[in-house]
This record gives sequence, structure tokens and C-alpha cells, in this order.
Amino acid sequence: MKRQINESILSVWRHLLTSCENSPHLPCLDRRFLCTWWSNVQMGPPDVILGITEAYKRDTDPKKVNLGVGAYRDDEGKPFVLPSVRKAEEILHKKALNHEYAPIGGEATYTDAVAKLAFGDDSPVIKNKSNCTVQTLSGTGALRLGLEFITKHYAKNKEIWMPTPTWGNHPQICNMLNLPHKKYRYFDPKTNGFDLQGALEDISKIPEGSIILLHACAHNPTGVDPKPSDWEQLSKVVKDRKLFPFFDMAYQGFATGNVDNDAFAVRLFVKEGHQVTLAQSFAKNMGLYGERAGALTFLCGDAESAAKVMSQVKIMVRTMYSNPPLYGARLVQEILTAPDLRKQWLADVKLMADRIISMRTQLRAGIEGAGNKNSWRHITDQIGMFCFTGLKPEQVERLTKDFHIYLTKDGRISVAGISSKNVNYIAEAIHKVTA
Ligand code: IK2
Repeated sequence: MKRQINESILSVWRHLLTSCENSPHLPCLDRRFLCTWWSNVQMGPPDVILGITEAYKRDTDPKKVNLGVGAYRDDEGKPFVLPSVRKAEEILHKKALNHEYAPIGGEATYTDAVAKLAFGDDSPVIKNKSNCTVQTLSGTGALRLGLEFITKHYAKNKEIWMPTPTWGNHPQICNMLNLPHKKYRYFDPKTNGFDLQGALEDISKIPEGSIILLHACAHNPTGVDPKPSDWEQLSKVVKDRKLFPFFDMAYQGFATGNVDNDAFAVRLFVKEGHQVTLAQSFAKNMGLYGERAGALTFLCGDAESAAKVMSQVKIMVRTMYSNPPLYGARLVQEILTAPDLRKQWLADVKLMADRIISMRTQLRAGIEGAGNKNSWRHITDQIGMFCFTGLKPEQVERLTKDFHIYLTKDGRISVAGISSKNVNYIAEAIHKVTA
């Protein structure tokens, strides 16, 4: 009898368990001992760029090529540790430093050095201490912190205008913060170049006090930058509309091979009296992708205002991650402040930029040499890490499916992923999918 009762209790439990597991409608409270706390969470899409690397890794074809992620590779297709970084590592090792917490905003020697790199050693904003510069978790961390600060403290028009197209993470970060984002024209698909007239026209209609996002150099994903004279016109219209310029500089040195030339737009805006905000990254130009060394600067007009902004930024950082990581920042600091090491680093940056330029030339020559009749001039006209090839989604799909070449659906390729070993294979494949 007792056994019979136990059996029936068990069967009721079994029934309850199965119906609960199969039912998406039961409230979580009822299922909490049986299912997960997170049964309401939907599967999200993979990251458009990093998802490509995952697919590339799964491909077993020996000819496979990853042109998806924007990470520099040497001519053997291998990740590249800059000689200046290797030297800085040795120096740090010898110093045998401790692992105490860094200050909330990062070490002052670091923030001074990176601000000077961006604005110039002699910049008045450094001299009059009107900059509030903090170390961030690379460029993405700088964008997130900067935009979050804006959502909390910016008193004017809280909407941000971005170039079309822009790096996919820009709108995503804004979505996370419920910061409305809109678009201005930037890339002209007809010329594969900068749409100056379209940009000026759109920007001249942006509501006063809005934030405008500008890529300082080596625009991602298009590889198309405004010319110095274009920047002058952009500065004027941004000023006329009383817009708040937010620069993203993730590739200083990658556009021209010279860090000062690549800071032209930022320095011009500062000279013209704009109070810019700037996100910096050392992922690309020092090859410190995983070390997460970056910086965020708010120009504040005067030292008193900078000190107030700094106090609030610190509160925000303290509640997010408390203090920034030390190792990458120490490497950056060492490289920027030791004259010999800095010289070596400038040569390393040039070497990377030059290899990319040479790959552009070889890729274009390879496609044209295969007899392709389309125009491929934009491959060599565009600059920086990326080339916006103009390939259509179905052509991109064929490149991946038939040739094991991985790139984003918008036709962007990371030229840094091309080497003298694979350039002909890639050129031939592009010719075949576009001829
Ligand atoms: N801003 C821009 C425009 C970037 O391109 C990046 C890096 N993107 O790299 C991935 C890719 O597009 O393939 C960043 C900011 C942020 O870089 P990080 O956070 O690595 O410093």
C-alpha cells in the first residue's frame, strides 16, 4: 500500500516536471526549482565580426583566409608582437613592479602621455590642464564610458549622429544605453569615396547641441577618410550647428603610417575651438588587442571644469570596474615616454601601415591582372586597415562558401589579413565572383 502511494506521488512529480519543462508559459517563479533562472532569455545573434572568426576557426580547409576581424597579421599571416612592445616587456620584467590597484582614472604618467600623443606635446589643452583624461578598457571601454557619461551628465540634446556606415558596435553601445542614434551621409557607393556634399548637407540639419560621432582616421568599415580641406569644412559646419564632436581614434598611425598626420582632424577641431571628446585605443597601433589599453578625454574649457568632470567620471568608473588594468597601460607608458622606444614604435607603426599599403597594391594588381573589367581603384585609394570592396552579399557568400575566404557581409575586408602568400588566391577568387 505504502509503496503504491509512493509510486503515485512520484508519477505526479514526473508529470509536473515534464509539463513544466515543455511549457514556455509557466512563470519562472513556478519553475525555479526545476528550470533555470534564465528561461526567459532569448538566444542572441553572434557578433557580426567576431562571429566570422568563430566560423573561420571551424573551417578545416587549408586554403582558408580570415579577412573578417581587424587585427594586424605579419606576412606569414601570424599575429604580430611589435619589437617596441617586446622591448617594453623586457624593461617591465626587469623593473619587477608590484600589482597594487591603479588609480581609478589610471596612472597620471599614462594619461599625460596618451593625451599628448593625441593632441600634440605643445597643445594648449594640455598646458592649461583643461583635459580630463582617464585610462579605459581599450577603445570600446572609452566609447562606453564616454557615452554613458553623456547619458547621465550632458545637459543639451541627448542624441548622437553617426556616419553611414559606421563600426557596428557604435549603435550597439548606444542601444545598451538607450541613447538615440541617427545617421549622416558619409560613404558614396557610386565613387567608393567620401560623400562630402552629402555629409555637409546632413550635418547642417542636425539639431543644435546634438552629439556628432567622427572617426578621427582610417574609417572603419570603409577605409575612406575626409581630406584635410574636407575636415576644415566639416569643422565649420559642426561649429555653425553648435554640435558636440565625439572623436573615435582607434587607428592613430594606421592611416598614413604617421601618428601626427593621423591626429590631424582632432588637432584641427581643437585649434578651431571645439571642445571635443576623444576615445583612444592602443589595440591596433601597439598590437595590444587583448591588453585593453585605451583612454577617454573630455576637453572641458578650463582646469576647474576638468576637475569636476574628472570627479564624476571617477564615480562612474568606480561603480563599473573600480580601477583599470595595469599591464597594457604600463607597456604604452614605457613606449611613449622612453625616447628610444618611442622611436622604435613609430618605425613599427610605419612598418605595419606600409605592409598594408603594399597588400592593397598587390590585391588590385592581382584582380586586374586576372582580366577583371570592373574598377578596383578604390582598393588603393582607401586607407587604413580596411577596404570596403563593394562586393555584394551574394558575392561575399560565394567567397566564403567556394573559396573559404571570410569577410563581413557588407564586403569589408581587413587588408591586414592579406599576405604575399595568399594575395593571388584572394585576387583570383574576387575575380571569379565578380567577373
Ligand atoms: N572604434 C573603432 C572604429 C574600431 O574599429 C574599434 C575596433 N574594431 O575592431 C574590430 C573590427 O572592426 O574588426 C574600436 C573602436 C575598439 O577597439 P578596441 O576596443 O579593441 O580598442
